[in-house]
Amino acid sequence: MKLKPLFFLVMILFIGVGAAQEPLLINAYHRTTHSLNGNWKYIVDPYENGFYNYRLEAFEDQKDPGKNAFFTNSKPSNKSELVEYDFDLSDSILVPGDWNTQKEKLFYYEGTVWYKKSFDYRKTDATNRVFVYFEASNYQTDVYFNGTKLGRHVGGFTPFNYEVTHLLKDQDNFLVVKVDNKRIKEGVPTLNTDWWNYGGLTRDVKLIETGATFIKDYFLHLATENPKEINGFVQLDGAVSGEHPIRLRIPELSIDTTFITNKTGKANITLTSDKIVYWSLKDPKLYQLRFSSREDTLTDQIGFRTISTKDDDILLNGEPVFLKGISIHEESPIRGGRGNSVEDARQLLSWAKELGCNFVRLAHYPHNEHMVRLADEMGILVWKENPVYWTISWDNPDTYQNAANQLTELIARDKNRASVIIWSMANETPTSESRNLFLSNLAELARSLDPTRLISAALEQSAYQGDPNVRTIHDDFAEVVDVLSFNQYIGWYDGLPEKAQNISWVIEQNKPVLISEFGGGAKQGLHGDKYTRWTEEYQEYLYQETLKMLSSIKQLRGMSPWILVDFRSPRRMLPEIQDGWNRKGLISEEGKKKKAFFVLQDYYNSKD
Ligand code: GCB
Repeated sequence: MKLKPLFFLVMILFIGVGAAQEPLLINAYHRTTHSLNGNWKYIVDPYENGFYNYRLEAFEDQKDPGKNAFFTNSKPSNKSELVEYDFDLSDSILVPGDWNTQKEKLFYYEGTVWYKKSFDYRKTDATNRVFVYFEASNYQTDVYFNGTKLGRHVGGFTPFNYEVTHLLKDQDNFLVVKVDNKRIKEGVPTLNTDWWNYGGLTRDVKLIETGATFIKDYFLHLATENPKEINGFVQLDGAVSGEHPIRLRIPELSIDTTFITNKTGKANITLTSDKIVYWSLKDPKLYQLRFSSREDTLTDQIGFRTISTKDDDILLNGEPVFLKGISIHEESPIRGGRGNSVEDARQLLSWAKELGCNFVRLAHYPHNEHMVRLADEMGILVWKENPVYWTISWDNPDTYQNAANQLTELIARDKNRASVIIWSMANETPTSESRNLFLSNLAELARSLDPTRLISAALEQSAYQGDPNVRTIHDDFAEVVDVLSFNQYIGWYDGLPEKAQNISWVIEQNKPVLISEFGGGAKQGLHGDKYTRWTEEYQEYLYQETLKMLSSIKQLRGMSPWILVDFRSPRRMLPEIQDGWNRKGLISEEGKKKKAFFVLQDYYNSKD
C-alpha cells in the first residue's frame, strides 16, 4: 500500500505530540555540567533477560517488576534470596566508547548491553533542575534512573536528554542504561550498511544543571535577504508564562539588547549591525555572545555567513565557492573504533586541510559535536547527513517518524554552526513513489526547522536515454534539492579507470553539481601497475581519470571523494587486502597516505 501525503502530514503533526523524547537542551558544550564519563559497570544480555520475564513480558510493564529486572539494580536482601545478576560484581567498560573495540569478546556483538553508573550529586541551588544528557548511544536506548524509567531513544548518532530533578538524591543515585544495537529492517539505518555497527554509549554522558527557568534553545543567523540583519529566536523552559527579559550581548558588534518573551517563553530576535565580519574560509570569524535570563546565562561562539545557490553556483556570502571536499566516517584515527574526542576530530580535519579541502562530507550519520565546533574554528564547510541509507522501509510510518526525529535532533544541535551549510537527507536511495514522498517530507521538515541552509542527498546516476556512455541524473528528488549531489564509481564497480575517458554527462537540472562520492580501494603499501586492483597505482590512476572526466561537467561545483581514511566494514572480508576494512581511504587506518592522496591534493591546490 502506498502512503498518501495526507497520511504523512497527520503523522508529522502526531510526532510533536506522541514523541517520548524530551526537548533537547542545545549547546551542552557551554552549560554547567557534571561528567558521567569513565568506568561504568556492564552486563552483556543477548537474551534480554534483564528486560523480559520468561514469558517475554517486559518487567517494566509489570506492577511489581521484581528484583531480576536489571533497572532495579538489586541485591539479595538476605542470604537465601535469588537475584541472578550483580552490576557491582560485573566488569567495567569506558564511557564514552563503543564496546566492540574495548572488549575482544564483543567485537562482533550485536544486541543488548546494560550499563550502570552510581554517583552522588549535590545541586548548587535547591530550586535548580538537573538533566541527564547523552551525546549519542547506538542504537536503541532505554534509560532508568534510581529505578524509574525515563524513556527510550531510538537512533545512534544524535543527542537526547531527560530531566531527573525529582528523582535525584544527594547520594547513591544509579543510572541504568540498556543499549541495544541489533540491526532491524525498519530501522534508520536499516539492516544493510557498509560500516561497522559500533554499539554502546559512544559519546559523552553528563548531568546538566540549570535554573528553574532556563535558556533551552536559540537560533541566530543572518537574514537571507539582508546580511546586515541577524535573525532568530531564543526559547526558555520552565515557568515561562508572563514576560521574561532575555539580554543578548555580542560585545564585538556593540550589541547589548534585551528581548521580552511571549507566553510560551519564546522571543524572536532581530538585530542589525554594519560591523559584521562574515565567517569565511579565509577568516572563520566567530563572535562571543552571551544570553542572560533572570536565572540563567549561556555563552557561545557563533559565526555569521550566508549560503545560497544561484543557477549552478553555490554562493558563500554571495561569492561563488567550489567545494573541495572529502567524505569522512566517524572513526578514531588514534584508537580505532568510533571516534568521539576532540583529538579524533582534530586529526581528521587536519588531514582534510592538508589535502587542500575547504569542505567535508560527514557521512553517513551525524558526527559528534567536536567535528562541527572545530570546523567552525578551522574554516571548513560541512555537509551533515541523516542515516537514511540504501533501502529503508519507505512505507512504514514508524520508520518515517524515526528518520524525522533524528533529523530534528541533528538540526537542533547544529543549527548555530556557521560551518554547516548542507543538510543531507539520504544516501543512494532507490527511486519510487513512496521513497520520493518520504524524502520530500523530510526535506520539508528540514526547511521548516532551518530555512537558512541548503538541502541535498547523495543520489545515483544512470544512463541517459539508454546510452551507457552518457550519464545523467534521473530522479524526482533532484527537483527538491538545492545542490544536485550524486555518487558514481566509474573505474571501480563500473569498468576500469580508463572507462572514464568515454563517458560524458548530461545534467538537465539548473543546479550546482556536487560529486558526493567516487573512489576505489587500495591497500596501503601494495604496489604494482595501474591495472592491478588493490594497488596504490590503480587507485592513483582512478583518481587521475575521474578528475579529468568530472572536469567536463559544466555545473561541477564540488566533490567529496570516498573517503579520507580506510574504515571498518563487515562487508569487506577479502583476506590480506581488506580483512574487515573498506580500503577506499586515501589514508590507511594506520595514518599512512596512499598515492592517490597526492593526486587529489594537487588537483585541489591547482584550483586556488
Ligand atoms: C557507496 C556508499 C558508501 C560505500 C561505498 C563503497 O556508494 O555510499 O557507503 O562505503 O559506496 O565503498 O562501496
